[in-house]
Amino acid sequence: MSRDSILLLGESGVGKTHFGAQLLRRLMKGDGHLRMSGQATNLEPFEAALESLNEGKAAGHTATSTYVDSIWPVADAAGHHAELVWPDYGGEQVKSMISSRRVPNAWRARVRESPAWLLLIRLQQTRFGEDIFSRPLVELRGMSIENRELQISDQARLIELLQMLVFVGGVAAGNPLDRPRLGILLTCWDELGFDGTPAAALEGRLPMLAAFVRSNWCTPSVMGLSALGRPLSPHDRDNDYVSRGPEHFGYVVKPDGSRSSDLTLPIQLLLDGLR
Ligand SMILES: Nc1nc2c(ncn2[C@@H]2O[C@H](COP(=O)(O)OP(=O)(O)OP(=O)(O)O)[C@@H](O)[C@H]2O)c(=O)[nH]1
Ligand SMILES: [Mg+2]
Repeated sequence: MSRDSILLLGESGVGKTHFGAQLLRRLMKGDGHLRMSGQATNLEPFEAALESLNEGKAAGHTATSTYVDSIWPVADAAGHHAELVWPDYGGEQVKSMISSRRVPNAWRARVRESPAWLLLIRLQQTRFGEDIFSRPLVELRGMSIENRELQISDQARLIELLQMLVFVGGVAAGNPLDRPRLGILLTCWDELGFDGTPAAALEGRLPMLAAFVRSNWCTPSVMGLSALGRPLSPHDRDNDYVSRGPEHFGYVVKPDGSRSSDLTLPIQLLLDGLR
């Protein structure tokens, strides 16, 4: 496996497949920072999504057991070449790693061999934890604890995931980490209706995770992404999408809060950090 592979992490429904499809199209078109510089292999998992987007519709959920590494040779304007190993998998695999606290062998190898991790988080999908930080103690008094299911909060789960991967990856101790590079991509940004920077959005919704990442990585990058630019339905066709073409939709929110239509930027940023 190539040194410049990026490990894409994300639970089910965060938008891995749609981002992959949109990114693939941009790389092929070649008008962003990165372009495809050779023959991409294993495009099957993204073909159905590309097809749906052409029809102005959202694509379906990826089967849980699916795990395909699609290999995309890319190059930037300066002539730097890299090989992206862009995986597509059912997001439940990530969920079950967290709940069972077990990392399957295939994942161990990937974690070890990837110098950069890109964690996709869909903030709208995360639950606010109810705890003494979000509610005064007086309100919690008298609440019955017995019949409440004990659930760990979403941000605790994501922290758990990162800790597990750092452990499995055999990353040298000594904080903060420089390798692997960590990028956080807040997906479906269009749903948030938030005007600030991606880091502020993360801080506001998942403060514990934000603090964890800040204190454990040297230079984590936090960006926003709207791969589709707007919500699409799996059933009803969006005619505007069809007539203008899916390549004219979607944007990235850079760390400073400004937007760019170049969906290759989050990858470019991670790859730049490896040099
Ligand atoms: N509003 C909005 N919705 C999006 C965007 N990207 C994806 N979605 C929707 O989010 C849902 C999940 O997207 P997927 O790409 O299938 O997510 P996934 O991470 O591949 O999920 P699994 O295959 O289950 O692991 C779909 O219903 C998409 O329509 C976006 O940029 N904006
Ligand atoms: Mg998928």
